[in-house]
Amino acid sequence: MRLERAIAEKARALGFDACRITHADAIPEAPERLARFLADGHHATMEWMEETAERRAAPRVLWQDVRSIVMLGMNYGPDRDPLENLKKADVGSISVYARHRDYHDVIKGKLKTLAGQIGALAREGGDSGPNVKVFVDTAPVMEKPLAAAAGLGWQGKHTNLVSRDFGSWLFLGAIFTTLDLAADAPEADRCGSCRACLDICPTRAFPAPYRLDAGRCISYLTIEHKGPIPREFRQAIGNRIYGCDDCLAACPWNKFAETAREAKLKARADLEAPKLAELAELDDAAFRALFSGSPVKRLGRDRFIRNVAIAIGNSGDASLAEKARALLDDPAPDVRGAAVWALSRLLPGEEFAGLGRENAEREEDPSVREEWRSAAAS
Ligand code: B12
Repeated sequence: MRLERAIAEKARALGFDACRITHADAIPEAPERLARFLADGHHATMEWMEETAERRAAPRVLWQDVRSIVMLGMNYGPDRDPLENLKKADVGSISVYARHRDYHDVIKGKLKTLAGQIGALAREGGDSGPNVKVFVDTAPVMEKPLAAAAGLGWQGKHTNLVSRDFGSWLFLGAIFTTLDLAADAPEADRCGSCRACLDICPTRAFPAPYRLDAGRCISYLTIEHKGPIPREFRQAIGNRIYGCDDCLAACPWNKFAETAREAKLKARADLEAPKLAELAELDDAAFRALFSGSPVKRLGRDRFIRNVAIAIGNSGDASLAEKARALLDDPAPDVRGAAVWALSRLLPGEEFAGLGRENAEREEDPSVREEWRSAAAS
């Protein structure tokens, strides 16, 4: 147990808030569950999930020599209620996980350092040279079931890992190793009869407890989905312009949560409640500058402004119509399409019809023409 304890101490010193160990074959139910998720089409357009399914479902298929897996958690607990912003029509809501430095950048370096330290500790103990590999959402690894098997928490009904100490606010990372380490016991499911996360979901993305249809999830729709956001979800998206925290924030276990210890995971003041009017004006350079170091940058300016236009359409604030109108000339069809939808909701019927007469004819992109058609028909 000496090595395992030493690993936990090193992890803590590096800034990880939780560290527990499991075996490489600890998630025998995962292949079937992942296969069902894929067969139901719940991965939506994330084809990479299908392509990597075999490796994802079983750590030993990804790396046949792996014996033990050290699972790490880093607390990113917010210092205010993440749902507060949803009530403010003039701002965009960026999900808690993206209001600060990209967690991949923060965690990856620490995982590499810890992996080096594990190797050194093992060699001191007489092991000739264990191999280690680190993962933080960078390879086909099922981090949540592995974390649950290691006892970092349990997979809640929203499918994310819930911890007794940190609620829903833990980022996960994994170190695969050829070492044979003593495994920790899994944590029991403590959701009981609670349905808070399922019931709060604005788009009814949970077909059943513990199962998510990603194609309906606002996190998927605002981050992963390319092209126009399907009309049926636009209103429910509200002012969520990057990801969604509703199911996480609703969890009663958050009352035990603490705010993030890692300074790089504390919210940037300018990303806590950014004004939609200002975001709508971002060009590519300004977008890159504002979101430098944040995961939002990976979305790209056009998809982000598409989301901002949807939020403007949901604002009920006619003074924002002017911003949406400027986006009708945007080079990106997805932005123009979302702007059409926004204007159809903000302008009086006749004014919108007039705008349509001026613009629809000269529109060359079929998806934007379709926006004009369906907005006029509804
Ligand atoms: C793809 C992905 C997404 C997709 C799909 C999400 C999903 N639930 O699958 C989308 C884009 C929607 C997404 C959204 C988010 N994500 Co994401 N995502 C991932 C990723 C890359 C893979 C997840 C995966 O394997 N899905 C496949 C499905 C089949 O696996 P599963 O969710 O574990 O499904 C299990 C259940 O269905 C369960 N099950 C089925 N039936 C039953 C029955 C019972 C009784 C039980 C107990 C279980 C059970 O078994 C399945 C296998 O274990 C991981 C990183 C990684 N490599 O693991 C991050 C990850 C899951 N995401 C993360 C985060 C933070 C988010 C968001 C909160 C971001 C945001 N604020 O917008 C949201 C949360 C939405 C939600 N409720 O899931 C974190 C979660 C941390 C945690 N504490 O769990 C991860 C682990 C990244 C990380 N390294 O920290 N994500």
